[in-house]
Amino acid sequence: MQLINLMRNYLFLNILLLNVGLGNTVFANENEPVKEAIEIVLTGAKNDRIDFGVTRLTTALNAAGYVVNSGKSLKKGAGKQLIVGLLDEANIQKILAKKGADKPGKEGYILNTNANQTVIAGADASGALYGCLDLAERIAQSGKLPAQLTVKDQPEMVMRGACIGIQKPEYLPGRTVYEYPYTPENFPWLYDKALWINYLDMLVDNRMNSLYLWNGHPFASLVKLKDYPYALEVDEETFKKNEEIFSFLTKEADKRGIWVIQMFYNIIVSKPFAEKHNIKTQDRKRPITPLISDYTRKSIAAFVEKYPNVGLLITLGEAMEGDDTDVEWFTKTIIPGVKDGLAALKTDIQPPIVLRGHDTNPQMVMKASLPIYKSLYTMNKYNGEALTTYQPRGPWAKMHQEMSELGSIHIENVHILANLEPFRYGSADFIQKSVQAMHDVHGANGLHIYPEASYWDWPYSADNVSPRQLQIDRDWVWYKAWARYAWNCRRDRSEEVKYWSEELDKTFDTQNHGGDILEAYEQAGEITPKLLRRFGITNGNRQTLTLGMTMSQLVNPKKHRVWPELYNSDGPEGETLTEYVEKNLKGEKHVGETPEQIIREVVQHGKLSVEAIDRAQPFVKKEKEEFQRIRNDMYCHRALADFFSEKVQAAELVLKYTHSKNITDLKNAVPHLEKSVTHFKELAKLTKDTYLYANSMQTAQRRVPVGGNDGKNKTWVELLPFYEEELEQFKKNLTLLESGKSAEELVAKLKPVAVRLQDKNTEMFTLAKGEPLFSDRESAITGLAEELSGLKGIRLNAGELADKQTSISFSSKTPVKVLVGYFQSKEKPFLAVPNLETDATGNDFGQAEAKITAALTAKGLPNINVHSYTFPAGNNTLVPGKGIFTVLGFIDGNTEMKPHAAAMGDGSGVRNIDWLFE
Ligand code: ADA
Repeated sequence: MQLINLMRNYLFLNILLLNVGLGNTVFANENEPVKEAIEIVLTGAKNDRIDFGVTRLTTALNAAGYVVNSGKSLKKGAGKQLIVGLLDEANIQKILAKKGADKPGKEGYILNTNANQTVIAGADASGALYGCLDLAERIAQSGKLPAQLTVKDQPEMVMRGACIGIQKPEYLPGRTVYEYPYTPENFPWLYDKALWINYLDMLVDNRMNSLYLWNGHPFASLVKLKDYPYALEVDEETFKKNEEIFSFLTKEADKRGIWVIQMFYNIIVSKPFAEKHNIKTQDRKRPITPLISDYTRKSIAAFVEKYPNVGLLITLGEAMEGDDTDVEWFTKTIIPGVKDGLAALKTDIQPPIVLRGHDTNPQMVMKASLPIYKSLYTMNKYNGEALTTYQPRGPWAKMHQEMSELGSIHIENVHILANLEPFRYGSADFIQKSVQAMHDVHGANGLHIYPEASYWDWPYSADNVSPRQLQIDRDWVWYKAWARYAWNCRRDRSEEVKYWSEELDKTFDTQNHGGDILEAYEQAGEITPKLLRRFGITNGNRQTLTLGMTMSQLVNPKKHRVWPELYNSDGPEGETLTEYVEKNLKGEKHVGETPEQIIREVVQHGKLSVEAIDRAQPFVKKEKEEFQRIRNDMYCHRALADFFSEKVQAAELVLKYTHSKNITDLKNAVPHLEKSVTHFKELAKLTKDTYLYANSMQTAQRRVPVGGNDGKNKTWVELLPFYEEELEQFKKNLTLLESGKSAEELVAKLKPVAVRLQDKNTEMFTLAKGEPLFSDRESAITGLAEELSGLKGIRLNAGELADKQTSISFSSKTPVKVLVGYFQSKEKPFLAVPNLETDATGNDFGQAEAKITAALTAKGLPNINVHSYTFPAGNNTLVPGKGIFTVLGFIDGNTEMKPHAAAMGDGSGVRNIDWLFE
């Protein structure tokens, strides 16, 4: 990788020389024999992209020993000439017409040789640039200018891009999710021009044409507003630096045919703006107000006016609620803001706006917006926030299809790879098939990829090396593979195996063992996708798969809130562990992928991956340290697969016991659980000194396998005690069961604490059977978990809850937990449980998971789960959202509530079996 950097620096120097006018003639490298003189003739008007391509070409020719001159006229029969231009130029057409070459599409090119002349003709400037790069690569590979060329090529996907998060693993003090001003303190790397050049060169080498920068509210770091001067959230010096770096970046990107796109979340306002107006920077529950609309519209207008070549990527979800609100905001604030900017520039050329499907109804928003703005694109997550399948289906695929059918270009977002991080990923096969599925199943024609791992920690990888390893160096296969198949996903597989084997061989100098490294990557590349899609709780970054899963999550996934798309869309048809065990017991036929099949397969993948990497090991001559890191990753994958295999077998026996009530089933689970701990120990050993963390999002938003509050529980060493404890508890509870003493966990009764409610008319009641939950309808409690009885709830008006946002203000002397009952129904008018998959603030009060499932039943109403909202002492307001919920009580804020099931109304009358592990 060092060599690549050296080459890049050399190229950078070359570009600089050309820019200052010293580069017209580049002389051959002294150490190489001068083979021949060659002239490059540019036929068209000056163009930065073409100049960039020619620089690359010149460097390659020069390295091969040619003396390169810039020629002025086309002279057939004289010395060798390279003619670079656009296909629609008369000169170029004249030369090519004779050969009857048909025209490639957007960003395409032709390379054609006739006698001494080789033509590089682009369908547009990017095409000419790509033609130059193609030829430069051929020269580098063969050491000379090919004698005969007839090439026509063009990209398949229209948009091919990558993103960088201008975000951090943790929140900044006093701020919340996504709020990161652009400053040198927050992001030293943002101002590192050499790093940008490396990155942009990597993108153009991979023929990527778009770069997305993700941030909550970038405007207050990049533009000043006449009407809201106080909104700026960086100091004057930083503001200048930001202007400078943004201009540099957009200019350098443009030269390489790359379009910079600024992403932002809605509705977020800057901190000083929020403080001045005494509002929150973001608040999902607040309505659109004229003030925040005007501020945002002016921010966007100023941005468009200042950076007309920068596109915008819009997230309507997260800090905004309701499809109608999204439509209103997009059509009445964002689009008018862009139009204001264009009016100030006196242009009607509309810059493209990309609309994300995340947490909104993009079909509805697009229908309302297309009549008023033409240049719209759409984007949606490919497999959620993970990579799980190349066989997408179900409702998620349907959403993609509908977005593709809108007639605009639809872009696939390979979002945070929550199941892959932090290990390296290099399965060219999986990636190629995924891109095929994007076209064939989703109907998409664009790609946007996240970093392979460590998104929140850009530019570094999670590897524990000093100095820190850069993601672009480490994950070169990731970028290259996605880009290669975005260009053309129909490449022949056997040729691809050859291609990647050679690439890996070149990188590690393995005497033709590159194929073994590829094999290792492709075997390992199946493990985490298969595990997540068959056993996971969610494809969101709420879960870090490589940290394992608890027994409770395997035997009682519902309690941890399974994200439905993971099972109905993001994998081939198959069975969950619970379904599988039930079918076995009933003697029913299995359908699709089964848990038993998956654990067998992943164990085999792990074994084959390690065997393959070990085959290559003795031959590695280059990049030895990096090779060892890859090798270690393969061992980690194997340990992870073995851990899951044993744990799933233990879980299967425990689930079997719930039906058989035969204690032998539980006893048989013990050795499996013991072995799973042993494999996890191995994983902890393999990662202890090699990785800084497993997941880069180190906040309380991470819930599975255990909460990531305060940056904790992010390494395997930290997780091991949880799994050891789980085993101990299981053994202890098993002894208890065997002695016939208790089959159930004792749950302590919750004690009410006093709070003062602001609204004096609020009606309180003591939780007991027969008490109605609501004041306006029949809703008598019919079943109540023991631990809840005696608490003081609030009797609300269900009709009002359904119609409008309800807030309950109260004060208390000590911290309190408010117990909120959520009805188990996805239908309106019931309030939906906060989803971290679509609302990153969904755990701000610790309310994400149910603390007691099936806690209460009431006449004529769905079953109730209890969640808790924790508040500090003092004045507070509870705003769960619009929809029916119930407040079941106030308890001491320091009470530890172990999540558990009360099994009210589910017919079984027993607590879920996962009590055995707690
Ligand atoms: C979820 C996720 C966030 C972010 C977001 C998005 O809320 O937890 O980290 O990725 O989705 O923008 O898609």
